Amino acid sequence: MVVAGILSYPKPSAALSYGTAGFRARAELLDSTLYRMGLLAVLRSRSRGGLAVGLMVTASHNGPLDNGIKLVDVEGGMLATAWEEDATRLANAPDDQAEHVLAAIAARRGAAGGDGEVAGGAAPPRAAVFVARDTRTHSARLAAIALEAVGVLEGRGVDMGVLTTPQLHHIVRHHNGPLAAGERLPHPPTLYTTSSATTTDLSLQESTSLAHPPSTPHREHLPRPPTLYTTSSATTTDLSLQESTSLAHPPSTPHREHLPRPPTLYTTSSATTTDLSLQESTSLAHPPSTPHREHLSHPPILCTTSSATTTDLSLQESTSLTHPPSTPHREHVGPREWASEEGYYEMLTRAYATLVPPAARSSDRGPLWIDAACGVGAPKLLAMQEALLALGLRVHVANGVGDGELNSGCGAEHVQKARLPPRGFEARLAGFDRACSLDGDADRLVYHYWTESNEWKLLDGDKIAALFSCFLMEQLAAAKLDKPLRVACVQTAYANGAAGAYIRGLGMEVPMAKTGVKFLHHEALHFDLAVYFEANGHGTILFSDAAVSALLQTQADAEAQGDAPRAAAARCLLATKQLINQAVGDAISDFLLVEAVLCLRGWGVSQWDALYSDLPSRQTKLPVAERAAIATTADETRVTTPPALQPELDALMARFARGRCFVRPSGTEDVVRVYAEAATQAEADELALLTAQATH
Ligand code: 16G
Ligand code: ZN
Repeated sequence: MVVAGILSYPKPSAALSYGTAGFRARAELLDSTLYRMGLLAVLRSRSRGGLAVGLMVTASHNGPLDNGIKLVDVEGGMLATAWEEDATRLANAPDDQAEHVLAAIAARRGAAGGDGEVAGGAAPPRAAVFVARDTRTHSARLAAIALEAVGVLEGRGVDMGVLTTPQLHHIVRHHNGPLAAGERLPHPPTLYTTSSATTTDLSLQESTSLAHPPSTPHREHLPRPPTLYTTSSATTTDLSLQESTSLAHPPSTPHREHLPRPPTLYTTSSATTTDLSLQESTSLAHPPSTPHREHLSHPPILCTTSSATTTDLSLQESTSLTHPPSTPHREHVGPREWASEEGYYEMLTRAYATLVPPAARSSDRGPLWIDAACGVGAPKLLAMQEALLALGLRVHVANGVGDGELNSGCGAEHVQKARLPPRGFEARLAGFDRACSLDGDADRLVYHYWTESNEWKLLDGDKIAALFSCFLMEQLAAAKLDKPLRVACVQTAYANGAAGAYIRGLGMEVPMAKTGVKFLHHEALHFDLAVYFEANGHGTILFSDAAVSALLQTQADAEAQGDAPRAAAARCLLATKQLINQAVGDAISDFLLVEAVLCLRGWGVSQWDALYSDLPSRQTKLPVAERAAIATTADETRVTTPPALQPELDALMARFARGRCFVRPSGTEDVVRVYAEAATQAEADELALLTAQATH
């Protein structure tokens, strides 16, 4: 079956690579990759005891002819780095060898079936793979291919239909919940027991009939919305398997060589393993005896405002006792009810309602003009529009699906890279004082506006990070925690120097990470509370268990003492945690937090913009035959190879007031990227040119 399937989707000659953020290529080249990644997703799920993984069919901000895959790991984050190379190897294996490559991965990862064969999926744990897609014309067909592969390995493929990328991350995270941290379920699996392709998602029927003949086993189309996920359990976490997985990968095994960082991450209280995938350390850190269930005895706390008495169920599970500060960030997840698209909207709107109580909702705030890049963000924003209106937030969704070419002349990538307003917002628009742009799969966000003097101005990811940072620091000061938290704002080398200076001035640490969201995310996990953003608009805020526990304690103490402002600050920070996507950067939850902060401060966008002024900067790229000829330090701020280059760049920087430059090999194209900033635009341009010349 597996072999037949692989042969029915022959691999193209083009090399495919699981790049910084997954596979991306022309859609017509991707059939074999979708099939094979469906298979790999099954292995990944099995290797984590059958916890669900996600497979997102999207090419994000790329043009409409491209498509791609982003794999979502069991905790809701991006695929564990250690598996990326397996993904690339499997995608590129010649058709007649792909099954062997798959079998080798399964054996090495402890993910073979019960009989030792890859396809022997009848033995537990049974895999669960949630497949979602963006609105590209070819996405439904490609999603169907992935689901077919999942079925061939007897995994449970669940068609989640059209979602934003962060929605899929959210659903996987909340579906697995504390299970991802190693909790053993008390009951045998009860969910996902349908056995055949009784399709209920009408939008998919066409592709289904093409790619999934009635005999295809285990294709599950959940009726939308996928609220079925509220039953007690889906999968058990087989810790014995996890142990064998970790045994199969001692620290010296080759896959660890691909860790992007020195092995210092995730040193938990009871284990000091270093696999970024977290599977070993987490399972060891939370053996079945870990008293997770004590959390349930805590009464629902939190978020009682004059407007709405919301009970944040996500925090019921939290205590400081069971999660000492050194425990990784994965315990305060949320109820299973939120593991659906509706649950996502519910969680966000409740959090917004708590953050912005009626007294803070000003009726004269104008609507926000949202450029949805002609992508999947548009229908999802429309689905929320009414609920947001009820909370005093008016949004106007522009550049919806079918309004023009996806990501072309619109969307976050266009706006931020070209520094141009999107289609429809080329000039001041009566009634709109602020706008934002999402990218094609709604995981990136930038803001922009026209000033009174008709100047168009961009507020990029750095500005969003600055707004979030000052808001957090203000609320933390008001919450007066007994023990200060380690708070950071993680940036990349691309962050404008003025942003870093501003955020440092707030008293936060500003560590640098390599370009690519997963690297920022991993760096952020070192802190109790961390904002992270790329200038291109991808980012979020991560709250550790230590932070949540401290805030809960503070809120309880302050309430007992009748200290209303202190209690309100703690409550506000906890609601922020509920609003902001803990799995991955999310344009929808990010814009809601921006709007909440602006509203609470009574600020317009120009006051936000005035937090600091960007230093002029210039970016350019050099086509190169071998981009690997340039190597940099881990944070990409300095060149290590060739050795003579960095001293030259240092000398150049010294020639310009506030001069800073760096070069780095792209992770997505055969180019070397050049960045320069300086006190004036002319100087930034000159420094960029000189840097490019020195590099060539
Ligand atoms: C990917 C990354 C993006 C990064 C870009 C850098 C994600 C979701 N996307 O698109 O964050 O800025 O790569 O590309 O991580 P480059 O290496 O070609 O400069
Ligand atoms: Zn994207």
